[in-house]
Amino acid sequence: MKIVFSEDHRLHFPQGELYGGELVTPFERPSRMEYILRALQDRKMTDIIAPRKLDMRKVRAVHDRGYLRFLASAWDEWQKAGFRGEVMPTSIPNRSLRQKEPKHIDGRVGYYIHSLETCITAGTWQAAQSSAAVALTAQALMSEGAPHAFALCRPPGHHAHDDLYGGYCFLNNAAIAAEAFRAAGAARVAILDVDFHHGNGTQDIFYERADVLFCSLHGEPENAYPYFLGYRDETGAGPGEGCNHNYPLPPGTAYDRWGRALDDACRRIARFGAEVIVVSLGVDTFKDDPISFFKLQSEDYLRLGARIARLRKPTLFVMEGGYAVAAIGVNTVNVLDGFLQAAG
Ligand code: SP5
Ligand code: ZN
Repeated sequence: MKIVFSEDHRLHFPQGELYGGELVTPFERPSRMEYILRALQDRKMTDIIAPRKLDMRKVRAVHDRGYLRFLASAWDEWQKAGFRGEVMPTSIPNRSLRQKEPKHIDGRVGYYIHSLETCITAGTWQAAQSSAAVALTAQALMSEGAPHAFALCRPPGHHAHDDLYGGYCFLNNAAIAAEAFRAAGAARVAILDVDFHHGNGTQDIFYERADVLFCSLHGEPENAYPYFLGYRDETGAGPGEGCNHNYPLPPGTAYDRWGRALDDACRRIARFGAEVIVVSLGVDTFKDDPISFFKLQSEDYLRLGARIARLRKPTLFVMEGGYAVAAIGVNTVNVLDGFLQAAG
């Protein structure tokens, strides 16, 4: 399997994540990539290449211009304003407030964020762009004929909306790749999001689209981040009605139940007639994940990969979350391994 990866991810390493009223070392940290790279090497999956140059037009096909301008300049503006810490908002345009972008950076941060755990630092924009380039390079390899690929993205993407960041995500790598598959001629694309958290950004981006099916298995929003999207009754709107499927699941969910939801999602994807599948691959469903509440075991990730392979479609895996340090390597590679074995 072709793997795309960039060392630029290291440029994004905030010191703080707002968690339980404290600033803690972010769960989403650079060492995650080292665990995954080591596990790839142990499994002799060494076909790893660097991304091609980023085509910004493909990013703009998904993200708002003002939002991209904000991301590009946020750190510099923050410095110019005299702030000394990492970029984080103090004021958010919640409910009855005006949805109008202010001029001051302190206000603009609030305007473009949806979850306050995520900080921007000096290298964040460069890392986010390289992460999108990783996804787009893997997508290009497939449009050029590769049957599958793994985009080892960091920072992750599925919580990023067209004009909102949060949940450790800035650019929605999976959405950008899906849109690029459409532009390259795929009539129907399915996105299967198996990260523990609901892919709120991806859902929102394609919510009114009939050409992109979105299916997400995740912790139920009553009890799990991102809390404000991901219910079962969100089924798409307008032309996209029926093209969005959420599988919210309760605390303690193990593979017996999780696998049944996966099976249902896969049958929907087959019925939809997707020509290509983008998998938002998070392994924070693992039993020892520090911020999640599912109970998947390492072997279950082999079964997950095998189930996806049974769809017999070109498949792009895009890395999202997974925070239980050492185990995320084995679990991620198990998905790819299970997929390759079943794909034959
Ligand atoms: C890509 C991805 O996986 N993003 C996840 C972002 C999670 N952000 C906030 C997590 C808050 C978790 N609170 C759980 C309490 C557990 N004891
Ligand atoms: Zn997650």
